[in-house]
Amino acid sequence: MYKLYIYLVAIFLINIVNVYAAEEKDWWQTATIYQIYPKSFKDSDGDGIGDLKGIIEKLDYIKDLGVSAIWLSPIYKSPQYDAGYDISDFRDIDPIYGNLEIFKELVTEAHNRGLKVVLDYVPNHTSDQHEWFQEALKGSETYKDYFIWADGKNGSKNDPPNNWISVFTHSAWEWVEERKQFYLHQFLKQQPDLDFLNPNVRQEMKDVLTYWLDTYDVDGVRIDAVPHLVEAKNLTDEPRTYDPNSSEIDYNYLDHIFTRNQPESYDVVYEWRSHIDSISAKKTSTKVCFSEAAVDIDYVIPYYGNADGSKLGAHFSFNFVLLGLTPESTAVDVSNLIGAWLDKLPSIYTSNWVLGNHDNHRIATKAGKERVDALNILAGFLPGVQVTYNGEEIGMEDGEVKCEQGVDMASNCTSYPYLSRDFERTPLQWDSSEFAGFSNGTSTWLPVSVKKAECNIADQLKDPKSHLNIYKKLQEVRKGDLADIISVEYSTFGDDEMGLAVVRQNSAKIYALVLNLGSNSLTVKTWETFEVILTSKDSQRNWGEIISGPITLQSYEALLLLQQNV
Ligand SMILES: *[C@@H]1O[C@H](CO)[C@@H](O)[C@H](O)[C@H]1NC(C)=O
Ligand SMILES: *[C@@H]1O[C@H](CO)[C@@H](O)[C@H](O)[C@H]1NC(C)=O
Ligand SMILES: *[C@@H]1O[C@H](CO)[C@@H](O)[C@H](O)[C@H]1NC(C)=O
Ligand SMILES: *[C@@H]1O[C@H](CO)[C@@H](O)[C@H](O)[C@H]1NC(C)=O
Ligand SMILES: *[C@@H]1O[C@H](CO)[C@@H](O)[C@H](O)[C@H]1NC(C)=O
Ligand SMILES: CC(=O)N[C@H]1CO[C@H](CO)[C@@H](O)[C@@H]1O
Ligand SMILES: [Ca+2]
Ligand SMILES: [Ca+2]
Repeated sequence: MYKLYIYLVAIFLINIVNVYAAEEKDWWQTATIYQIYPKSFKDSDGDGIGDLKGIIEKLDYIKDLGVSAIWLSPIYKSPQYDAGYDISDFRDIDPIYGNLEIFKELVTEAHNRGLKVVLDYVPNHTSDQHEWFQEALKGSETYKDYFIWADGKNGSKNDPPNNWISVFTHSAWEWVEERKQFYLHQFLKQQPDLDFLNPNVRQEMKDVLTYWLDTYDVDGVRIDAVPHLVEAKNLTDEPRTYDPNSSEIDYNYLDHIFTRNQPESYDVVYEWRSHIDSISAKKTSTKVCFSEAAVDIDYVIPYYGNADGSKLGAHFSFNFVLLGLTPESTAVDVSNLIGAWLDKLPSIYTSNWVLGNHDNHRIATKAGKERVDALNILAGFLPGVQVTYNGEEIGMEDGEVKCEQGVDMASNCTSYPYLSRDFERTPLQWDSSEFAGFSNGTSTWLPVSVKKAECNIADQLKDPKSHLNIYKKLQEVRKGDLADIISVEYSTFGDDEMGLAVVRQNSAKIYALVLNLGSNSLTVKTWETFEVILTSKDSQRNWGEIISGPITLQSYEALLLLQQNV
């Protein structure tokens, strides 16, 4: 009896420890995730295309940035119609990047440096070169229903099954003579959609997760394009959108109520989460999944799970509110965007902040290069995960790509340059040499930007107050006690709507970030004394300096301030 009592107490205590452990933040909750676009990161063999050995060579640079994890855009076998988002073998590496042995080495070398590795997972579609699709074309019993097939209207090959359109091209349907049917593709026609209502497909794609997370000990996946996973089975036409300005060739022409964010798409993500949790249970560190949904916030949040956490999905769903910043965006706009997200995110979930990726113009180009430090610091100061697209740490701008040099199939010379995603994908600028230290070959897959002379890693490493060293200092601050401070408050100031203040505090400390996003000087009406922890590049103040209010901010100045209460 007495023994049993002790035993229960022990279990009880273990549960308490677990409660504490759960409140303590897991690695990914305070992580900074560095997105590597492998094609443009570092070319090790001179063929003009970045590769895995190139990434291994630069792991010390990444470690030195102070980030926690790298996320690699797709490196799998692919004919590269959509820069690797068209995968012909989910379990192998494309030879342009290396092979499985080199990948293993990359994971080991990253882990040796305390860096986690996150892979892109692209489940919505395969490449049309994938064995499953090739077999499906031949009518294979096993694979014919892995994809979504339908007859043309009235059996005609000239009339697709319905009016659905794809993100990149017009009709989402492509005719196949062998089967005398159409197949669905929500992106390029080279990317046939898998049928996620088929249980065999669901199992196959879970096995792919096991392969990388368990067998290769990868730390997590970023799940691509989750809103597109499932479509309405009855293939009902979609209605015309409420946006009268969109023309027939725009993706916005239709309101995608039957091809995006279907309830089953959320269920698939929840299923993956429990599968990933079951893998984590066997491991020493949590395996994670992050979902990508470039849709309205109301549809993004449920990919995390439901409000009370009884259903869990992605560890976080990418927060894209800041992706749309423009040179005209004011502090009031930024504040509204932050509020729109934080107000809707249930408090049980971890927030995340993203300024750029391989689908959007670089932050310096879209929001103004004078505002790079302010925005980078903001994205790292707000609570939760910071996601950084490679090159944003040095404030790279879009490259110059002429139409004939472009490769992105989401665009062509008619629509160029408006839709092309090539500009934000040009090679990373390591130094000012001919190919920017990216490659020692004779050409590169996209041209190196001429701005390599004024913006490159080598120069910025030497300059203590460069974008790069500001970014590194920011990572140090993030690793300190900031992560333990749950609260966040923010407000705008200044007559021209360009001042933004964000405060995170507990009983011992107040961290305050004050930003001037405009060109006129602004004054913060405070009478307190602070230590300056970090500033923007052109600020006249020194890191470590003590200042007392009122504080005048020069144009585009950002100050991260600390006040110790005791
Ligand atoms: C580029 O570097 C690779 C790897 O060090 C080397 O094998 C190759 O010969 C170099 N090419 C040139 C043109 O220097
Ligand atoms: C299909 O056939 C029906 C009945 O014959 C006809 O009313 C309809 O217009 C046809 N649709 C198309 C797209 O040809
Ligand atoms: C088709 O299915 C969707 C749900 O998947 C439903 O909302 C819609 O009403 C259905 N359309 C028709 C015409 O039955
Ligand atoms: C359509 O375009 C006009 C002219 O550019 C603009 O004033 C209007 O706000 C646009 N409407 C919508 C719904 O975007
Ligand atoms: C180029 O894109 C435009 C707009 O998306 C489209 O109308 C046109 O057919 C495309 N041209 C070619 C040659 O693909
Ligand atoms: C931000 C992002 O990852 N976008 C990708 C969404 O999915 C399509 C199709 O796989 C890609 O082309 C985009 O790059
Ligand atoms: Ca290469
Ligand atoms: Ca789909």
